[in-house]
Amino acid sequence: FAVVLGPEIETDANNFDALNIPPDHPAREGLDSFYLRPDLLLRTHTSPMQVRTMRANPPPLAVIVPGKAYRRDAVDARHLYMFHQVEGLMVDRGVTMADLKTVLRLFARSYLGEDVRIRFRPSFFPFTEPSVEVDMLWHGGDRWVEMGGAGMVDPNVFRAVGYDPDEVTGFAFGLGIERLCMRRHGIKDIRWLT
Ligand code: 2NM
Repeated sequence: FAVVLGPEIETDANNFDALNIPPDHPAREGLDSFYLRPDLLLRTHTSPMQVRTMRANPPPLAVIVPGKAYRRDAVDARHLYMFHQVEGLMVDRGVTMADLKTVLRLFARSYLGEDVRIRFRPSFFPFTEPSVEVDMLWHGGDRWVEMGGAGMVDPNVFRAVGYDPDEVTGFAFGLGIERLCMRRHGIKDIRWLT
């Protein structure tokens, strides 16, 4: 995977439209996102950088995008209005859910230990179909813990960036860095990280 970085100020076209997020989605409201202009906002996830990367490069492609994201959440033990994500994207002919699970398992093993277990639960995101929540269970833990979301890139996302969904498939995932760090180190309040 190549590591790519991108702007924190994004267009609503890159942050929402290209990602198949419908016009009436709550994240589009000024109440949930930080708008600078009607068409410009602080990115609510790092996914617009996957959109930029796909538009600028033909497939195949494998990228990791770490960076800051912004949401108008009330600050408490689990929420900040600025947080960090690491998202991943792999696109090629014949990429499957099995490739997704292998890559996430390899990450989980290196971050949480060799004996980590991983499982998928069905979920929904506008930009992936099917979509899953990713749970992990590691040594010393007594329960499955949700570590992020993932799925197969929705054909509408491929169309928006000029890829042919009949030619390629892809997986994508998103992990919250503060959340990962809190769970690995037993940190109870996200504000202790600031
Ligand atoms: C997530 C969960 C599932 C995602 C999708 C894409 C793109 F651009 F390829 F469509 N990037 N990241 C994605 C998919 C992010 O975060 C919870």
